[in-house]
Amino acid sequence: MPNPLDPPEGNWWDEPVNRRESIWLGIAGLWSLAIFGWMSGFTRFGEQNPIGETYAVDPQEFQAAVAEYKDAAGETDEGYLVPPGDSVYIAGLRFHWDGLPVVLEANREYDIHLGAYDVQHGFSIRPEETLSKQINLQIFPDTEWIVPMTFEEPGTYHVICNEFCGRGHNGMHGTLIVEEN
Ligand SMILES: [Cu+2]
Repeated sequence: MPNPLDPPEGNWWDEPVNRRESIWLGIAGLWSLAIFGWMSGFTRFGEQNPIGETYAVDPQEFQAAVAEYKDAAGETDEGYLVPPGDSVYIAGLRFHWDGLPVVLEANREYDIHLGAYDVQHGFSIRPEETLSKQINLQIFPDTEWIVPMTFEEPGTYHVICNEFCGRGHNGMHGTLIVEEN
């Protein structure tokens, strides 16, 4: 048996590349160019991209805006907020959600103003009946993100933090109730 450490016979490096191998290298090269190009297309086409508008905001100013919103909001017997108009403010902080719980109307478009007071958090909404279904957005202390949202199905929606933000992260839970108008 030949020793695998011995060099192979002859000028093995001068052998021409097999035609099939050249074809597959060509296909792989073209495909990698195509998916490289799609990275740019991904931000321009399709509905997978985040929507809404973002604004640079001082976290303290955002906190003041949330406080103002909460003052103007109504309250149910259970202490849930009822937004005064179409704007809803929700802010993440270690370790809870300011502006939750809130009661919204089904099939009404709201502008959800998202932000954070301290560190980056993950804003994840999941319907109670289908917890695997979710929307997940990243929120930052210096950015106010206004996302238009319409909830078609009445029910309970859970809001959790999906970005590890510290020792109390796993307890960051809020509730969003959607009621039939
Ligand atoms: Cu967290």
